[in-house]
Amino acid sequence: MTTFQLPEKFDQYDEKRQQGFLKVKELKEKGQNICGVFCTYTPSEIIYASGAIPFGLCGTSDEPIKYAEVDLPRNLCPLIKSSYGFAVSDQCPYFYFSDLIVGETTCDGKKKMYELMGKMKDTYVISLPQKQTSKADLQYLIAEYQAFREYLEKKFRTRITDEDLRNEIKHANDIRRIYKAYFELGKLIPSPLSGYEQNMTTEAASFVFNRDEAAAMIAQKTEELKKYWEDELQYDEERKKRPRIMITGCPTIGVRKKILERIEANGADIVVFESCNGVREKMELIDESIDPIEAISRKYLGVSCSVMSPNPKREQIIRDLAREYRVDAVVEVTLQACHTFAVEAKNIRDLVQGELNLPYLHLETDYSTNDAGQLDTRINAFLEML
Ligand code: BJ8
Repeated sequence: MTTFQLPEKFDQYDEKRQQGFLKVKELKEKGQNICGVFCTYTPSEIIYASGAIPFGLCGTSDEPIKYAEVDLPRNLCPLIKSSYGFAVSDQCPYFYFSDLIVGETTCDGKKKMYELMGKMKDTYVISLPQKQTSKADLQYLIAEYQAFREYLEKKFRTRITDEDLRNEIKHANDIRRIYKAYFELGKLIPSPLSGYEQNMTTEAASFVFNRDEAAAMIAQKTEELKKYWEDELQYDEERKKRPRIMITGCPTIGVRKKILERIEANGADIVVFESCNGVREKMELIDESIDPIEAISRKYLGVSCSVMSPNPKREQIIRDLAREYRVDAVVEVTLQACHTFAVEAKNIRDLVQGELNLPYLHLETDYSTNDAGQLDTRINAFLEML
């Protein structure tokens, strides 16, 4: 059995972090390959088909940013700085024990971060097309995902057959359905699913090694909340008066406390996320009847992130979600220095205030607590207006 070393600073870590390192170390010592991933465009089906497990490495804490700022500019997106800070300071067990880091050419900051990560770890970057509309875009992504498949075969000395990919597609679709049902609790009036809780639960599930166990946990929560709504909540007239909010924009795990919690504490319900934290990725399944690499490419080419230009599908999704979840207002969250989401916010504001005729609030923030009071005041004023 190969044994793995713990980081030099292991003794200085708190108990929770030490436990995390020991758990991943144990997994490695059982021979499990691990890929660290950062983005929804990373096709987890291909990684699972290689026998490896993908773990999300997006940094969500302010704590390691000081380590990142030694190498990176200060006016960079906090998600990038936090991710890099965890990596460079050996504080993240998943990065530390990853056999491979898988990046993709989304925003400029992340692309350049992968170059630096490549000096610490084996790193593979999937190149994405810049738009999603033409046949050439699809062909481009098919070639990229095929190259990634071949890379994984060499890296992990395995063979990924079409049959393996088909099985993984089916498995991933089954899990998508479970998460979708959980997110769709937000359609109920009043919603039994707090946006803050939803964000916490899905984050916790992403760190459960066995994805079926994680999905079972989500399915059980869905059942419990559905029952709570049927037995009790549906009759609560006061709760029905709370405004129903859609969150759109950048990933929100790192700003959960100062934005999501404050929205709900100030009297509104977050019923849906139009972002990589919510139902969006679960809405479209992967076609199980066509060539598997083409099916995977078609699916991920449809992810409507602001790194695509133009990105009209995001507007259509916001229209649909606003109707299906009976939304009363939209709050857009952009992380500081995220240019693609910040610029696209103009289109979203025009859509929400114009065509949808709904109130819109745009909050730009980072992972620090410096602006927490100011954000709370703005959130409060916005909700009072509703
Ligand atoms: S598919 S949202 S996970 S890129 S917030 S690091 S874009 S500067 S996280 Fe994302 Fe994939 Fe898109 Fe989803 Fe850059 Fe913006 Fe920071 Fe971002």
